[in-house]
Amino acid sequence: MQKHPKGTRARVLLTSVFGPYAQDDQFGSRSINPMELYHNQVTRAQGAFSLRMFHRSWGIMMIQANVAAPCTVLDFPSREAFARELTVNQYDVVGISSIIVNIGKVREMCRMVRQLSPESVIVVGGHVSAIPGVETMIDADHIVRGEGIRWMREFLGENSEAPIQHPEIISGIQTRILGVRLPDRKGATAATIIPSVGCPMGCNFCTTSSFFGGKGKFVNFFETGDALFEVMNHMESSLKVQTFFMMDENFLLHRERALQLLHRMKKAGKSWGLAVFASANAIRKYSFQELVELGVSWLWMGLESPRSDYAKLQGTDTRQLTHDLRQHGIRVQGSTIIGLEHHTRENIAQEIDHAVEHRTDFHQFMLYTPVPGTPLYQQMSEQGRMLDNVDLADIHGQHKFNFRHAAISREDSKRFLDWAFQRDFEQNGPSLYRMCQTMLQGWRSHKNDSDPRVRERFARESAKLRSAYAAALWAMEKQFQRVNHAVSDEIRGLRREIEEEFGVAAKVASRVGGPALLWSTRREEKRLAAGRTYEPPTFLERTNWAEAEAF
Ligand code: B12
Ligand code: SF4
Repeated sequence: MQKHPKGTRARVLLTSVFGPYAQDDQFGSRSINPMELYHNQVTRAQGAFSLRMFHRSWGIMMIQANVAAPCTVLDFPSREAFARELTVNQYDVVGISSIIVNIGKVREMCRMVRQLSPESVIVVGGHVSAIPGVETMIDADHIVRGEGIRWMREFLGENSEAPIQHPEIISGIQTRILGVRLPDRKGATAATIIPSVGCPMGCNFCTTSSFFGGKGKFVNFFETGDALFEVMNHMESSLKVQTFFMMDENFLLHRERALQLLHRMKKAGKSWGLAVFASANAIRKYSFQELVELGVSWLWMGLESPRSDYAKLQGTDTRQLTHDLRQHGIRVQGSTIIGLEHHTRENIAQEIDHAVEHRTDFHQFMLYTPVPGTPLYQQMSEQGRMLDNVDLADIHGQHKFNFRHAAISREDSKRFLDWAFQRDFEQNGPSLYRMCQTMLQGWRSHKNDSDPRVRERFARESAKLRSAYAAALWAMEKQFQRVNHAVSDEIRGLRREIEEEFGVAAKVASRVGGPALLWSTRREEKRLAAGRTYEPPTFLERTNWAEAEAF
């Protein structure tokens, strides 16, 4: 590979695409596509009950932590902030990270670099590079497909085999719910750990799996449970966290690694909590007690559809599995696809109801979407079913079909998708309420667990039930009367159970904090109705910079 002539002395700028994001503009921002995980694709129909938070661009943080060259990360810049950084500092390399929807912004950023910093080499990485013919759409010098740490190290003439250093990542930023912004207190949120990228299951629509090699392949950053334990141990002391968001497409699939981590956690008496992604077939490799001891407290599982033939779902009654996981205090986030090949106008409502009946804590609905780079895209293209003239900025699974479906029209695809979110909300209530339900069940099942680490974790987690969550339930019960009386009654029932379980503290919290939260909830509803949106803050972080100044 061609190396940069300055090697590891080259100054590198790594940036995400510019905002604002939650608005419609000519660069591809869409109000329907905010820079928020939950509000974008999970709790979007839940109004003021929606969980709102931002996540940093971890790909460029990972690259920065693993190069010795002087490096700046600019995350969520405005166009002005990007222009300023390009002119205030002289960069040899400008790396732009993007996913497919943001191609228009990448094009504009390349143009800006050529104009404001013509000496810089432009490198574009991330999922955007999977677009066929991307080379002709943007003016970049290098377009990097797949894993970027190794590429950047090689480009800078550094050791590509050196062990991976994990950056310190706070998982969620500026969390907001019921109209209240939670304080960004150290330790209040989880740390993100990225054990690997890609997934060997190779489901046909899955972009992350195909991007990192497809079926049977993935890239491991931390091979063993021992290595993961060391990283987590470090984060525990530096970030003061005890909860970890394991950003691995299928964490539980790697059983040996997970059990080695469990062994180390037991030995060191760690009562850590883990939020993980896992497929149903991987979850079934563990007993519930193993999952609980491993600290799994949040699980994101693809449910797709009862009639799909994905290998990961075969032989699993996902409704029963969801029920059982929740009994053990494991919050379940389900994910269902709308518009699979067998869906028709006649059966789609039934399929959505099946999804809703899982009563997961959170539910993501996504349109079946052939995304460039995936086997599904290849297949649909060969069949001549891809629609022309769909803007890449609109191919994100929350808008309308980008292909010809045998039985469902493009317009109907959006209607069914919106209906799924609405139905889940109306039938099951706010996700925050469902989470409280799971937490109480978990507390009851495990408050007397024989493992002191498990008891400690459930005691820690349930502390919120007797304080903030008790108040939130009071507010939700009142506000949800407007949506569904029966569910509002259920919320009241849960609040009473919590008050019985935790006594006076919970009662006081709900009576005192409840009315305040009801007020902030209603204020937020008004703000949202008036068009309020939220944007992430800009971050600028430099590493190895003192050395750069000395050159
Ligand atoms: C966190 C996350 C987000 C965060 C924000 C991230 C951000 N700051 O941009 C939130 C929740 C806001 C989000 C939003 C969306 N996301 Co998102 N998100 C993710 C998620 C879960 C993790 C990303 C991550 O950090 N991975 C770990 C890092 C290490 O991997 P990486 O980012 O791919 O980076 C590696 C390489 O790609 C490469 N690389 C990356 N950047 C660069 C730059 C250079 C210069 C180089 C050389 C290399 C390089 O090197 C890195 C290390 O190997 C991924 C799924 C996944 N597992 O990756 C989806 C994912 C990236 N998101 C996706 C989508 C579609 C969206 C949304 C459109 C929502 C939706 N409808 O699904 C919105 C878009 C919002 C917007 N307006 O832009 C898709 C992208 C599909 C595609 N092919 O483009 C993914 C892959 C999920 C999926 N499977 O569908 N997302
Ligand atoms: S199991 Fe999940 S992460 Fe893995 S390939 Fe299938 S959809 Fe992608």
